[in-house]
Amino acid sequence: MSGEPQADCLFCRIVAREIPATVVRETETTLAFRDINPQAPTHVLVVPKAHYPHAAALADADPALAGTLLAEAGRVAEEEKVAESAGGAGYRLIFNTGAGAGQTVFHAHVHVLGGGDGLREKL
Ligand code: IU
Repeated sequence: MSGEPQADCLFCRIVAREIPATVVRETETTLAFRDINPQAPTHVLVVPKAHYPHAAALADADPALAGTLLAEAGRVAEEEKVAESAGGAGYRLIFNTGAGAGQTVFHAHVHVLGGGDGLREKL
């Protein structure tokens, strides 16, 4: 669980800019980009640049980076104006963990969902 990039990982390749994505925020250790198949008016994914298969593995290996990921998700929500403090109605953070729960990309990521009606019904 070293966090080393994986050649066959889609999000490692987005982080490496080998695959295009619409980036909305970047730090030294994280990247935020728009989901290619949005489920809400605002649907952004925030990923650590280091590779971990899911959020719990990330938090176990590097708790500080997991905290940074959450803080970045909040900053995305502010910038996208879905956070209450930015005049929005609030937002949801989702970590699908395991194929049976709908995880399809096995690189830790948090979904930031906001801006629509009926968001509660999406999970
Ligand atoms: P999941 O939690 O593993 O199911 O989320 C993976 C997300 O990655 C999913 O919402 C896809 O639409 C999204 N995605 C993307 O944004 N860009 C891509 O090139 C691919 C998937 I493939």
